Amino acid sequence: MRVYPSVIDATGLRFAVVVARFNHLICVRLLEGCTGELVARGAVAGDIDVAWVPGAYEIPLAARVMAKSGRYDAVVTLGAVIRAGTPHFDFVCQSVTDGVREVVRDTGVPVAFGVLTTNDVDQALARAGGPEGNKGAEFARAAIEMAHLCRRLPAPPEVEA
Ligand code: INI
Repeated sequence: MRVYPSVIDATGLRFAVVVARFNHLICVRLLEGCTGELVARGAVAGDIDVAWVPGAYEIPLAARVMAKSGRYDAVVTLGAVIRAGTPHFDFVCQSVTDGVREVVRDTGVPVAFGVLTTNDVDQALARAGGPEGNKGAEFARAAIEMAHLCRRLPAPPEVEA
């Protein structure tokens, strides 16, 4: 039996972080938590590229471009979608969730899903450096772990032309 251990060491790894400006106060805290954790786990600041996008809806496109560049071992997406009592919340949530999943499927690059979806601002703040911790750090750890795992897992067999 072969067991691939969980390794959360970012030494030598390169990361793209895509972060939404919408709900800026929350997203900037998630970003601090994320980049702080990447560096604390051994990443070099120069190996972390951050791309701001207008809102969560725009995250998948930027994540796709960065994942396809071949420059990154993993991508972290960060955003906050807060329910405001209109169907807009559901459309943005669905769109960003589907979009990020498709980037992973189409590129094979690990993409951490770091978009908070909450009922109100207080729930979001609680998860962005408040009583619930900083989820940005948690998303960073997921990205590091998956980058390591994907490097170790067997590559698909070469197909002859
Ligand atoms: N974008 C967010 O990141 N969070 C939200 O809560 C939000 N709400 O509620 O509307 C939101 N909307 C903007 C959207 O992501 C796009 O930027 C916009 O529709 C332009 O394409």
